[in-house]
Amino acid sequence: MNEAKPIRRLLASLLAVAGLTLGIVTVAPEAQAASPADRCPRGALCFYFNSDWNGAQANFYRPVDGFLGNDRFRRGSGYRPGNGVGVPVGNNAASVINRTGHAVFLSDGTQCTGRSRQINPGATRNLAAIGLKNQVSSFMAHQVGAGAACVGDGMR
Ligand SMILES: [Ca+2]
Ligand SMILES: [Ca+2]
Repeated sequence: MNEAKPIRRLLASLLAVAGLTLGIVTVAPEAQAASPADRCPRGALCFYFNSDWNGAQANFYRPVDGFLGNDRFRRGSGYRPGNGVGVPVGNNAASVINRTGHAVFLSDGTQCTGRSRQINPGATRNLAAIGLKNQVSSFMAHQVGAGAACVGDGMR
């Protein structure tokens, strides 16, 4: 009888298990393929200089900002991330991601005046699609409540 056969069979199954393990290791990164929302940290409202969440980025963690003219885009993680760095956010944002966990209202006037559009939690929106491309001047999270003063104006 040939005693090498069982050993060969054992080696073959070990190699199969190793291959399977390697397969899982190489597949894992693809399973985590970047979605647009990954470009915005949890808890933040993120504006982008370009459409489709590209270009320079501005992350806000406060619930209100009544004047976005004194906030500036910084280097983002999207396509051509330097595009728009240093430009004021007010009247220059082309897309937005809302990871605040709350509905947020974007307004084309300062202090949340003028036209307003709701961005739901988790939404990734091109502002052209809601008529606010290069027009957003202020925002307020729903949690603040109606009647709350839209006066937060911190520099970032
Ligand atoms: Ca405006
Ligand atoms: Ca501001």
